[in-house]
Amino acid sequence: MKTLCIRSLFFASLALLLIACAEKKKERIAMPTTDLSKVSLIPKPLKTIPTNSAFALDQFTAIYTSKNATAFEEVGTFLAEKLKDKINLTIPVNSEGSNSVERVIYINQSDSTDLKTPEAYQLYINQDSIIINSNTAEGAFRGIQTLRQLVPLKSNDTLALQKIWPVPSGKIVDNPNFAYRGSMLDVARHFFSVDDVKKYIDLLSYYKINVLHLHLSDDQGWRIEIKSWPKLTEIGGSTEVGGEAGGYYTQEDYKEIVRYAAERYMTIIPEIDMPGHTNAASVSYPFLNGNGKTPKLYEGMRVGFSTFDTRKDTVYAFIDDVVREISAITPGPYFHVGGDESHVTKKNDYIHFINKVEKIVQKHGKRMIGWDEVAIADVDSTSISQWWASEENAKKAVDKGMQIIVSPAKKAYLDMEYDTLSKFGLHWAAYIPVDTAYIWTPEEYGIPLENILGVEAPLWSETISNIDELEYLAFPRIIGYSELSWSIKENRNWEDYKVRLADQAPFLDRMDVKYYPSALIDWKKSEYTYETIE
Ligand code: NAG
Repeated sequence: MKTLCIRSLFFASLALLLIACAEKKKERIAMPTTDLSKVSLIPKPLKTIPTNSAFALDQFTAIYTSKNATAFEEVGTFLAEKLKDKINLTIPVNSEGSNSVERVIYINQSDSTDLKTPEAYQLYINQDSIIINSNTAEGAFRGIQTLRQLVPLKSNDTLALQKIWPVPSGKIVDNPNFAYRGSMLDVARHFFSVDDVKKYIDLLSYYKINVLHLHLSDDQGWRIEIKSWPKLTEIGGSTEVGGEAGGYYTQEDYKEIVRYAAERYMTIIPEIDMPGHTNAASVSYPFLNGNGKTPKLYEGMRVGFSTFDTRKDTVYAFIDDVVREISAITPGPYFHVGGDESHVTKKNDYIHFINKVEKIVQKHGKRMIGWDEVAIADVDSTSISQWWASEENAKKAVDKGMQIIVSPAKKAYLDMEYDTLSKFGLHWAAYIPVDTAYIWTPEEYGIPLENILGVEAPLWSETISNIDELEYLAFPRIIGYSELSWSIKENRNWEDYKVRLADQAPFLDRMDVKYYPSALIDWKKSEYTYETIE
């Protein structure tokens, strides 16, 4: 309460008035004893202080958001929609003059300096009010994900009869450990529809992941419409691994993905992989090819056999068009140029290429990201290296003052098999069971903390061709990566985490997520405690 800012006083007094009326009308509902610190929240908040009572969420609850702040109102509406989906309760947002309101959820823009980053939030749950404070709507959005996890799907019998959902009371102070918490989806090896991507985005945002990197081109497919080079999608988008029909996003489709992600405060990072991994582009426009031959569409799973011709001006004019068109519809600050596994590009040509492409990306107002190999070029300290394979390259990037996205294949590749029984995935880097995916820290590889931008878990799609298979590889491991990048090391513990993870099963089931039922997790045991307050 202390940190409420002036802006919210209007709402605070309105609410107090409403509560005062309520007191007169009704006896306080008898709430169960709760323990906020025992609720299975993922990612684990920075600080949780339980007060052992509960807020009675019911039809007399209303949401109010800071005045004159549309973005906060949208966050309020988002919360109302998600609660409607979860418990079928309609909660009005900023409704005026309703005298049936007894309890209030405020989503409040605060200027408290206790909130250290734009994503920081405080959540106060009292008997008659819930207050979410944040400096930004983005922070409020992270806060409502926590609140969603605190609303029980079912309550105990007596309360259920009265249609009351008790939200455990107390205070949560939260802030992300890393600003960049990402996943990558390879839509090039196999294409995934806009709806599939939206479903993935929605699930990721529930766990406070804020970046989705889309791998939009590779040897097997080109997946985004480029108006000045239409054959890229007409020819290059026509197939995929295994030879089925591929697909691509029109620029309108891509904008829709960007919009949907932005609504969830998630940044989309487009990747056009080059100079290697470019067979599909060269089939569409053979002048791009580095070996002078006209290649055929490729439907296999090999890597490292294609390259652009790095010495031709026309190739850079082509890249300029591609980067310009995609940058124009990408509000986020980044453009990923791939740069991995250019095994048939000579080293000097590779360096020359990355140097030139970095300038093109900068000219179009973006920061370049590349897989760790790009650090061998003369890249700028403002560019970012995504460390996946070579510790030596990661070190080079640090020496150049670059920031690093931590994605070690051995720990963070979602396309690695869980174990020998895995139905999908590869195991060239490792088998990654659910505990291995969780039990590590981004700092343990000698990259200085100040260089670590965050963590990203890439999902390559050679072995998966539909959303169910995508979910099998991504879930539940991605939930662990969310905690790894949001929660501080001191708050992460496998034994504690695995119980909280088991408690995600009802949510995942409700979302129809076909997660891998890892034997490491006692999913059954938690079946009944999940989302239920007794
Ligand atoms: C790597 C390739 C990628 C492939 C993946 C499969 C990177 C940066 N490059 O060989 O194209 O799909 O492994 O795990 O990961």
